[in-house]
Amino acid sequence: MSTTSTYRVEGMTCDHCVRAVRAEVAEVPGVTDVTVDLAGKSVTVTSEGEIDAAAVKAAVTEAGFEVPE
Ligand SMILES: [Cu+2]
Repeated sequence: MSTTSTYRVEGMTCDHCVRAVRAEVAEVPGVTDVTVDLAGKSVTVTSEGEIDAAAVKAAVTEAGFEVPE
C-alpha cells in the first residue's frame, strides 16, 4: 500500500532547485514518486508503507533547502 505525504520546502527559486530536491528525496528508502511544487513551496512524496519524515527532511536539507517545522 502506498502512502503520500507533503512537506513544506523553503528556498526553492527555480527548476534547478526543483530537480535537486527531487533527486535527493527520490533516494530515501521506500520512496516511489516525488512531486515538487515550486510555486506552492512543497514536496509530495509517495512511498511504500510508512515514510521516515526525518529522512525526507534530511534529503531536502542535503539538497540545500529547508523544511520548516
Ligand atoms: Cu534554483
